[in-house]
Amino acid sequence: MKRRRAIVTGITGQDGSYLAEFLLEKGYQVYGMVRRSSSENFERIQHIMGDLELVQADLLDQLSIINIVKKVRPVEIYNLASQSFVPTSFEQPVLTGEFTALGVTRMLEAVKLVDRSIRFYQASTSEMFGMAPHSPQTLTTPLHPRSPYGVAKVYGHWITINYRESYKIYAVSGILFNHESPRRGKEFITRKITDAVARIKLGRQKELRLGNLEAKRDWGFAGDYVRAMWMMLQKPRPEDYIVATGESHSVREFAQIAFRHVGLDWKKYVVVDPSFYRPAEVHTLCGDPSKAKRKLKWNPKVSFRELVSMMVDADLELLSKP
Ligand code: NAP
Ligand code: G4F
Repeated sequence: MKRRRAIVTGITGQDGSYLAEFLLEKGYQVYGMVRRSSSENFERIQHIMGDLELVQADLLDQLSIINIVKKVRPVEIYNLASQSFVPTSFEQPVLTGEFTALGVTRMLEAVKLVDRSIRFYQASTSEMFGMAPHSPQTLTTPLHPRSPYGVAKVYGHWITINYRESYKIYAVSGILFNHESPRRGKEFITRKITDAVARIKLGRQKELRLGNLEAKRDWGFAGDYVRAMWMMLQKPRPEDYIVATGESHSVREFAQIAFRHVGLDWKKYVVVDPSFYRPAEVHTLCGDPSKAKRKLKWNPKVSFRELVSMMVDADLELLSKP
C-alpha cells in the first residue's frame, strides 16, 4: 500500500525532529525540507536519517518550494521553518519578516498552485498575544505582538486563515505556547539554564548570566505538542487551536527547580545581566487549551517539573559522555 507523504519544513529544528519521529511511527513517508548550508546541521535527526527523505529548498526561494511540492505530492505539509529566536528578530527584523512572515505565503502559494487538496499546518505562536489584556489567552484574545518575530507570526497566522477563506484550502494555524525538550536550542532560556546547571554541577562553569527573571511562560514538552499538530490536520474541518498546559511559571522558578534537582542553590550562581533584557518584553503568557482538549482529545503528558528534570538529566548525561 502507498504510504501517505508529508513534507516537514524546519525538520532540523526541535519540533521538526519530534514531528518526523511521530509521523514515521504513524507510517508516513516523511520528506524534510532543508536549506543548503556549508556544514550539515542534522544532529537532531541523525537517529532517523535512514528513514527520512531530505529535499532541498529555502523559505526565501519560491520556485524551490513549488518544485519540492510538485516532486513529493504530499497529503500534508507542516510549516515549522522560521527564524524563531525573539532577540535575533530585533537585530534582523527584515530577514525575520522574510522567513517567518512571507515564507508562509510562499508555502501557501505552492499549495495553491500545485494541489489545493494538500492539508497545511502553520506553526503559530503565543508570542502573537504579547501584551495580553487577560489571562489565560484564548482564541478570541486580541493580538498585541511585542517583537518583529511576533509581528511576523501574526502575518503568518492571518495569511493562513486568508488562504483557507479565499481558496478553500485546508489550512490551520496552531497557536502553540512555549514548548521545550532536551533538543531545544541552547539560546532559549530553558535549555540555557539546564545546560548551565549541568556544567556547574560538573565543575565546568561558575555562574549563569540571565535577563528578566520575572518573565512567565506556559511551558510544555515539545513531544506532546507535535502530536497536537498532527491531530489538527485529521479533523473533517480546518480550524485553529491553542496548545498549552494552562499553567504559567517564572524564569526564576524554572532556575530554582533546575538547580535544586542537582542539589544546588540557584542564588549562588545566577547573576542578572541587563544585556539580556529585550527592547520590549512579553511579561506573562498562559494559554487556554480547552478547545484542543475537547475537540482533539489532546492532553499534555509531561508536567512542568518532569520537563525541568528531563532537561537537566539529559544535559548531565550529554556532558558526561567521554
Ligand atoms: P527551531 O528549533 O529554531 O527550528 C527552526 C527551523 O527552521 C530549523 O530547522 C531551521 O533550519 C529552519 N529554517 C530557518 N530558516 C529557514 C529557511 N530560510 N529555509 C528553510 N528552513 C529554515 O524552532 P522550533 O522550536 O522547532 O519551532 C518550530 C516552529 O514553531 C517555528 O516556526 C517556531 O517559530 C514555532 N514555534 C515554536 C515554539 C516553541 O516554543 N518551540 C512555540 C510556538 C511556535 P536550519 O537548521 O537550517 O537553521
Ligand atoms: O526562551 P525564550 O528566548 O523564549 P520566548 O521569547 O518566549 O520565545 C519562544 O517561545 C515562543 C512561544 O511563545 C516561540 F514562538 C519562539 O519561537 C520561542 O520558541 O525566552 C523566554 C523568556 C523571555 O521573557 C526572556 O526575556 O525568558 C526571558 N529570559 C530571561 N533571561 C531570557 C534570558 N531569555 C533568553 N533567551 N536568554 C536569557 O538569558
